[in-house]
Amino acid sequence: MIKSERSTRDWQAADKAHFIHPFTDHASLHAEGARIVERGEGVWITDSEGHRVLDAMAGLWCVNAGYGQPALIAAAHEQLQRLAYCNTFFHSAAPAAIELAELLAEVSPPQFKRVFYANSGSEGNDTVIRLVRHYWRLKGEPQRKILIARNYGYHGSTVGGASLSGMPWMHEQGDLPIQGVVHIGQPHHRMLGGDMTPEAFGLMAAGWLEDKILEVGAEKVAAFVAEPVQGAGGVVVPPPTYWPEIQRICDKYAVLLVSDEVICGFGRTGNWWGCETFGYRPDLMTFAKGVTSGYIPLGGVMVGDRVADVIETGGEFRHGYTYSGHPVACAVGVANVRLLRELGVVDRVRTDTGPYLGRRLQELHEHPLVGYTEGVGLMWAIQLVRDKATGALFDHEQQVNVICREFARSNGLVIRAIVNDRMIVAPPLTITREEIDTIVDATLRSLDQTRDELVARGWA
Ligand code: PXG
Repeated sequence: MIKSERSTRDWQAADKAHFIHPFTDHASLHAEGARIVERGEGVWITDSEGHRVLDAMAGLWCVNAGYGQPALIAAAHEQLQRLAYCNTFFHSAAPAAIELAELLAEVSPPQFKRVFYANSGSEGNDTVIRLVRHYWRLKGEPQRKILIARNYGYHGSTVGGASLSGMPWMHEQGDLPIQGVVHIGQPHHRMLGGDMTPEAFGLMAAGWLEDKILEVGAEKVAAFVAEPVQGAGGVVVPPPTYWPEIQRICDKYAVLLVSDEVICGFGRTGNWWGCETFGYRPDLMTFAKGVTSGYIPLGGVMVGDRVADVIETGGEFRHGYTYSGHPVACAVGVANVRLLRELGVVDRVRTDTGPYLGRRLQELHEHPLVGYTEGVGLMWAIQLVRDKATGALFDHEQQVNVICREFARSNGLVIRAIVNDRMIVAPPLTITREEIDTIVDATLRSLDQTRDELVARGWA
């Protein structure tokens, strides 16, 4: 058992004094103290008290290759020694940035041969906004400025990313969305589908895009931006009819189709990209997280031929970041893509571990607190319900998902509690069947304890 050099209390005091955390209510953080995480190995992390915990959130949907992979560590180390930084603005680039660009083209659908580098998913989506408006200007249709996204989509936290996101609680802080970003409903059959079949609902939900295009005027619409599967919105898997119909509508009105692959990319759904799992052909793909398995920040946009051909012949695109194509990040990206390939991880998610996790989670359907489970590949949601017969949820204020999450943690498991009482399981893609069994066993125990707690409180 490895103990921290400083005591947990000492770390917590310094954290409280100096560290403003993202998406955090600091009153409760300071009351409880931060959890100090010190080590990671495979799917396991170790905290400052020496507790070993199975990280079934892969950090934040990003540690696809698992922790402690020697090839990724060596790639960063070697690149730091060789060349720690190289700008890509003035007709220069480090080999690592070029090599990763080549490799990304290899693992992407055929229309993608070119990449624009950023450092995160949010920056990638800000790039998307500038890129699609620049594209239409070059095409002689400068009035095409509007981007359509979806309610409860998540596209990041910068001004652009948060505008594309469909989270009302983000928009109310900071006067968002920016001008020219509008939203449509999500393809959430369980919540919005009523008595409709998934297939009929999928067509209806896609139709909301056409309604919006006609409402704002097709000649003004630049792009539609969406995640293959809404991630932070709760793992909302669209019905099979949804994406083909979205593709048809985008084609009909020449609207650019942007797939935000920040969570789904790099194997999470059982293919390299979510658009492959759901059968559509995007013009742009935003990526981040899994490209380096979260070892180092890197994001960007895969730019399809339709857009890249116009941008590359249209003079200077006045956009970019100091760290676009950072050699150390790109070297880790190269090592990571090669490792995922060598280990056959993506195929295993599709044919083995993904279906296995799905089957094992079905066993939870018997549990009085579980309404259903929903997911694809290695991203799954467990829906907690107050009433199994009607599917009625607990009151938001009861925070039943948080109660469940805390029991899970005490049982040695990190799972994520998301709005509307969904518990999320999205482990590293290198996970084994035995480790999946550990997740399911610990989840079941946590559900039992949650149920006991709710009974004790008179809530169930
Ligand atoms: N697009 C998608 C689909 C994402 O999931 C981003 C863009 C933004 O990426 P960056 O690298 O700028 O964070 C994300 C990020 C959650 C949670 O609550 C999810 C994300 C980030 C933080 C929290 O599940 N996804």
